[in-house]
Amino acid sequence: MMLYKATSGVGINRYMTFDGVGTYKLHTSGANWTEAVRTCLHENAYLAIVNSKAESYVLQALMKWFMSSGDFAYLGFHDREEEGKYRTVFGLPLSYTGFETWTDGYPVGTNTFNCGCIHRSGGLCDHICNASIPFICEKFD
Ligand SMILES: [Ca+2]
Repeated sequence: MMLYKATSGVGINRYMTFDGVGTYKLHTSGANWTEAVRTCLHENAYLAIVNSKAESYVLQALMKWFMSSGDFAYLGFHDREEEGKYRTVFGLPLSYTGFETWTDGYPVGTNTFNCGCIHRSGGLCDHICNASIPFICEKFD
């Protein structure tokens, strides 16, 4: 795993900036996916979208640092409208993000697993939408 240094805001449940990658906050208190979307918007951010391997490493690092248990954190994509057609919270196909590396065994791909997540191993995953799990907000540039 590559090392990324946070340049500001270091701490649990705070926005942390990683130069050249972005600014993120891992919410360690769980919420369902819809609540997670809303919470991020209230913070002038959005439920995180991974656009590169570097970004996946940063989000994975946040999980390793701040989540003592649990393997999943919600991200900003879903296939709630059409099974198997994953779209970001901005409505774009997942293929447009530039990062589509799924965790082994994912997506589960059933019509109850419709909300996107990142797995502790660094890959994408799908999850039921009404679970209460951590989530990651990403600041607008
Ligand atoms: Ca699904």
